[in-house]
Parts: sequence; C-alpha cells; structure tokens
Amino acid sequence: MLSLNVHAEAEEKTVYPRIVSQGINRMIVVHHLNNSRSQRILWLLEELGLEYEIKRYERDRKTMLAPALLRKVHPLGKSPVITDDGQTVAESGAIVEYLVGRYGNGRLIPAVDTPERSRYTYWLHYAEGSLMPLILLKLVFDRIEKEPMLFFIRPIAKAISSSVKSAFITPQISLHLNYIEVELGKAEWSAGNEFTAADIQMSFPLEAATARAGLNASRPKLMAFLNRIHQRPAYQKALERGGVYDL
Ligand SMILES: N[C@@H](CCC(=O)N[C@@H](CS)C(=O)NCC(=O)O)C(=O)O
Repeated sequence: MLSLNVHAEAEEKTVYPRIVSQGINRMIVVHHLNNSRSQRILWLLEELGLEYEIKRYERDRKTMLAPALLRKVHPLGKSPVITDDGQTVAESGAIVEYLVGRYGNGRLIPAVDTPERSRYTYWLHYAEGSLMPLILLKLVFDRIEKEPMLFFIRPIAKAISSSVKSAFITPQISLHLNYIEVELGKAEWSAGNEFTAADIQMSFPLEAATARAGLNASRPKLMAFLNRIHQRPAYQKALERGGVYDL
C-alpha cells in the first residue's frame, strides 16, 4: 500500500486570491473522492496557486465505488470532476487542459511547436489512455481472486485470473514500465527540464503501480521521478487538503 498519511483539516483554512472574471467572484469546486485520481487536480490547483473548494465523497468500503450522489454532478459519477463558472468538467486530462488553458497563463505547459510540447501532449494522454487501464486490469484480476465465492468455483476463477495475468497483464505492465523508465530517465521531468502538468497526470498511474503493480527500486529513474514529485510543496499542500491518500 502506498500510504501518504496526511489528514484533511476539518475546515478549509487556506485563503488564496479569488478568481475575478468580468467582475464576478467565482470558485472552482473539486468533487473529490477519497484515495482517487482527484488528488492530482488538487495538486494542479495548488501548483497554479488558485483558490478552490473541495466537496468530499467517500468510496463505498466494500465495492470501492463512488456514492450515487456524484452522478448528480456528472452522469458517470466518477472523480475527478470540477465545476467552475457554470461549467462541469470531467475526465482528469480534460480538467488539466481546462485549468492550464484557462488559468495557467503559460505556466505548466511548454510553448507550442516545441519538442517539449509534443512530449507534454503525449504523456498527458498516455497516463490515462495507456498506462492506467493496465494497472486497473491488474487491480480487477487481483480482486477477483480474493472475492468470496463458492469453494468449487475458486480454483477455476484463480486459474482464469492467473492465466490472464501471466499471458497479458504482467508482461504488458513490464513492457510499459521499462519503456517509461528509459523515457522519463532522459530528463528531469516527462516533457523535458521543466516541470509541467503532464508530470501531475503521470503521477497517479506511477503511484498506483508502486502500490499494486510491482514498481520498485529495480526501476530507479521512475522511483526518483516519484520522489521529486513528493518533494514539491504544492504536492504536499494538496495532500493536506485532500486527506488520506492510500492507494
Ligand atoms: N479516466 C478517468 C477515470 C475516472 C475514474 O474512474 N475515477 C475513479 C477514482 S480514481 C472513480 O471515480 N471511481 C469510483 C467509481 O467508479 O464509482 C479520469 O481520469 O478522470
């Protein structure tokens, strides 16, 4: 278990300058599910120095699903989802693009038409498009093996699960982690020498991989990347506000 035990303050005390647009005060609201990808959005908001409000949702302890209440914000009921200025924005990558585009003033994104910008776009999409589905598959098949079931079904379920894992999931995760170990080892951050929002997006699958998919010191570049991330004051501030983050 990756355990970053920082507990949420009962009250949100931090005060940042409010966003004032066309004379109207407004507040970004992050619909935040415990132990989830929405931690990344809190971190991004901290990096950008923006004021925001957190609405908290708790996973069902058994199913790990979000409460149905979250479907009132967006039909899929997934986190992260934000509301801002009358808009609802879902999907981490889309939220990152929205916040960086609207409030970044060029921060956390490389200039257009540079190799760094191409790498930025690639890693921003790769995190949820390629890496995270593999980690999730691993999580699902690991859980299948542990679920309560009739005693005579268990050996069959285990045999299917272990053959899917050994034929597909484990080698694919290794392939990807080896690839990222080389690519992220080429510079300090994923897009180049500057920290960008792509690093924020890449953090979650890599943290999940350390907790669930065997990412460890045998891939020192990735561990060093995670270590650099965890040192950032905005990351730590976001943990304080977000609460317990156990993957
Ligand atoms: N690709 C989506 C995934 C969203 C997602 O599945 N979030 C998880 C939390 S990490 C969730 O809401 N799980 C609870 C549920 O499915 O009910 C994103 O990056 O926003």
